[in-house]
Amino acid sequence: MELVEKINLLKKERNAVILAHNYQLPEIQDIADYVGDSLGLSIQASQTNADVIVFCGVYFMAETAKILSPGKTVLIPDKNAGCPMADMITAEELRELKAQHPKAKALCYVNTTAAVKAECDICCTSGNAEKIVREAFREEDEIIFVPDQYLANYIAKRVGREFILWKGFCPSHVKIMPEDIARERTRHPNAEVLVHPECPVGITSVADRVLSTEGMCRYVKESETREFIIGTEIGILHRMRKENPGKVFYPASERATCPNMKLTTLEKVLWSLEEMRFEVTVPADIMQKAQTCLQRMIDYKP
Ligand code: CIZ
Ligand code: SF4
Repeated sequence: MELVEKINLLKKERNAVILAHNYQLPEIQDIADYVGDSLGLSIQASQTNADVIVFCGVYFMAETAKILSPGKTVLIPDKNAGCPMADMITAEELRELKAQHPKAKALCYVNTTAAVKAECDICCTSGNAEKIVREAFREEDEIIFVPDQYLANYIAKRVGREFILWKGFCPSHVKIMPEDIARERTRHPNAEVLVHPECPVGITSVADRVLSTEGMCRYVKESETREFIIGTEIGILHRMRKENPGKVFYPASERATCPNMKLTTLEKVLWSLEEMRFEVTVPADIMQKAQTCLQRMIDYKP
């Protein structure tokens, strides 16, 4: 029997749902029940009647799914699939930063561990960060924004305020260089340039639009434009091409790939369902606080 058939059979048997992040390998996206960004996937999963969630993404995403669906079994096919950016700040380091700014409120990007979320007042994604900053804080609030310095700087410029930041970054998005954008624009003069806010300011400042992964997927579908240069992790091109057969997508840089996202393979998804591994759990004390942090964000409807 083919791998995919085996996965589908076991999925039924276990009453499982397979979620794949926009940056996963094409074959993983193709077997998933849902493909999307980390928050959208976790919310969708919490609303299904599946007993088991197989989260094809990186660890903080599977943790987010567990926090939003505490009664379900959440599995990650490769437990080494971490997010280096999320791991750039620990709960201890954040507590120290908060101690230096005792009056500040703490805002975290969704790319953080559950333990870091538990230390924060509210969370945000790249898609709702601007809205959360504008609506969830008062003008006089000091805001600690962790861990991505580039997302924080981009939002700071948008809203015209300063944050206390952390020097985290995404090793995959910083691979996109200004000369990549210039080269691709010369090659494809009619294409629109869409980039992710995890890119450094030299990239976000020259793009036509700065969007989250879901924002990009929505935009390319609705836009009249036919060609796009995409400045984010290249896994997303598979979904864009599949959903928009009449349009053309070029990666801003082939080097913008996330090795952790590519750890998930069909074999590992099958083993995950066969052996019910690797189960993602969140300690009870962290669970409650991280849930409050995430829920506050979800309550700000997009
Ligand atoms: O939250 C996500 O899924 C990430 C990491 C990026 C995005 O823009 O969707
Ligand atoms: Fe983390 Fe960057 Fe990989 Fe996203 S692309 S999971 S932010 S390392």
